[in-house]
Amino acid sequence: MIPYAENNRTDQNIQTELENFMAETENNEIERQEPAVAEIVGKAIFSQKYDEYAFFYQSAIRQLTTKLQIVSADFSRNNDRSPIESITSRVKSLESIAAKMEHKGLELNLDNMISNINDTAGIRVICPFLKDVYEVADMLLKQKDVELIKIKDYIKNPKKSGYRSLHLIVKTSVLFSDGIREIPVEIQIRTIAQNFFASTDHQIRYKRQSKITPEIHKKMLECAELMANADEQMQKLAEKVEI
Ligand code: 0O2
Repeated sequence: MIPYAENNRTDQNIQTELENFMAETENNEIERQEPAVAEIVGKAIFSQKYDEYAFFYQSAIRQLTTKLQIVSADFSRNNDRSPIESITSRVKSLESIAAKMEHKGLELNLDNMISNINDTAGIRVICPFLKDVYEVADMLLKQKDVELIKIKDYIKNPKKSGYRSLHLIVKTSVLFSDGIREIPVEIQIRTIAQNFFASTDHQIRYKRQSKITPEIHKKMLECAELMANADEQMQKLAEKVEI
């Protein structure tokens, strides 16, 4: 997914370097512990490659964030209000990627990360109104060097948890010193109310599934519905005052 024009350090020669290093150490138990060593070497290669790739993902985030800021500023010039409340971003940590790959039953290597983990680079855009979510998505997708790979509309089809958000997986072309790379980025676009639910849900439940009783789940869904109703009412009010 990320074509690379030239790379003078291949997986093969990093692996050879690591194996040589380990073979030279005094306590040479490589042969007796081959599977464990292979695993350690594999993880070391992955971790080293991750550091290199994190730079590419971070660069794609910077490029898309600038595009979002520009379309938002342009919208503000013409409409006297901003369709974007805030933009945040992150490159997923190595630990978090490893946990997600393990959860998906994937071997820990770079190819699997690139082809299966869509949200290594993530941008979150928070909008005041429901309509803004779709307008921001449209404005972004009109850009020539932004290609839509996948759309998940959890606003029209909320998750069982009550989670609502528009997720776009896009590919953006970024120019580096050795050529252009196509980098995938997940963009989550949602309203302030949807973000309130997502953030609190993330802390209460998302990472603590085991403690969630049916009663808590029901209460959380009620909160999600409250937020959704508030969004709909705010959207209607916005239309009444013609914004
Ligand atoms: P974190 O810690 O937020 O990064 P896929 O690989 O596309 O098949 P994936 O990646 O699970 O499946 O895609 P999905 O469902 O679009 O979810 C991606 C992200 O959306 C999650 O990332 C969360 O950020 C958010 N999300 C999804 N469902 C929920 C939910 O029920 N509650 C909350 N609060 N957030 C949710 P991560 O990596 O799982 O977690």
